[in-house]
Amino acid sequence: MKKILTLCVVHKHPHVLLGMKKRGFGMGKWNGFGGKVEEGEMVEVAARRELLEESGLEANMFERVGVLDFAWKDKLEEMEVHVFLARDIKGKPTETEEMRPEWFHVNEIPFHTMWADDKHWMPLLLANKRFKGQFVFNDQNEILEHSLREIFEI
Ligand code: 6OG
Repeated sequence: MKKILTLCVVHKHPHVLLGMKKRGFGMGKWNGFGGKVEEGEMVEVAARRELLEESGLEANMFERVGVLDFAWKDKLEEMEVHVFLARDIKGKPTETEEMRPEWFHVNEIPFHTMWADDKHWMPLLLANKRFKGQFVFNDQNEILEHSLREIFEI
């Protein structure tokens, strides 16, 4: 029952682009852009597709920097989220039905309105590190346990 998803953060120093999720899973939270990998689809192709669908952007520099496993204590649902970093983007972010994009200074990332895991791994992403993590949430989406480590190859 493991879902494979993508999540892309656009970093144009000193700002990052996040999107306010307007509907569905994670509604009301700022997050990167992403979604489900379709059957037979390469993860990077899915990540680029989701970035374009949700923000109108394409990236020249696009790389996978992290893998995060999410599980919930009392649910069967499990996710494997592949985190991508986009640096050199083409186009201007546009609001879509799913996301309202906004630039944030790296010192003013709205972690209080984001998924609880983000404040753990986003500093690694912004420091150009690669990482792997596991998070277990309760039904309030609070972190019960987690592990996160820097890796050198992905
Ligand atoms: P759709 O269901 O809209 O894709 N996502 C998470 N992102 C963070 N930072 N933390 C989580 O903790 C997440 N769970 C899911 C993956 C959902 C989008 O939300 C991300 C996808 O980009 C639990 O297709």
